[in-house]
Amino acid sequence: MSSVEHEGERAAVVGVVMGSDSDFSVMSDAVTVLTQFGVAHEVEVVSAHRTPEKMIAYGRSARGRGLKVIIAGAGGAAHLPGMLAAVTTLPVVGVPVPLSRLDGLDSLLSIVQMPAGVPVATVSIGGATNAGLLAVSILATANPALADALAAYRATLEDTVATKNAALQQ
Ligand code: RP5
Repeated sequence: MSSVEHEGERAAVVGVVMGSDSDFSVMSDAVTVLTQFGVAHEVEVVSAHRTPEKMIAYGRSARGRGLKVIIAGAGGAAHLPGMLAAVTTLPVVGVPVPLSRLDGLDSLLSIVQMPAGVPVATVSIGGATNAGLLAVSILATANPALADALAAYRATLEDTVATKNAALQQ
């Protein structure tokens, strides 16, 4: 799999990348969020160890191509988010993808333990939905319409809790 999705004809502002197409079952949650919020995005397999030159080119060209946030997911020895963060000053959101052997703890520790100086905003194991939402939040700092959409989304969460509480009372 190379580019598996491009959102309409608009230039992508979020890059969703992953170390393998096998990560897509997790990373598709981020794509779903970006699609729901109407955020133009691109999806690409970029492996830090299988395609290192592509990974560096992707990170170095990201800002110039108009990306504002990169969401990077990988599993196992998951160096992709940190390596991308090393070659761009864009915010990088890391998604630890769980594999079968260590349930994603290896991925989490590989991504979250970045030494000071090159941050990766790490979400929970398999937390691609929150990665998408975090990207939307970052974009919303300069986009009032997106901020309003986020507030509306949060209101739906409140409504859901209220509905469930009401059901408990019956
Ligand atoms: C990592 O190796 C990828 O991010 C993926 O989570 C894992 C396994 O990749 P495949 O062997 O399924 O291609 O680099």
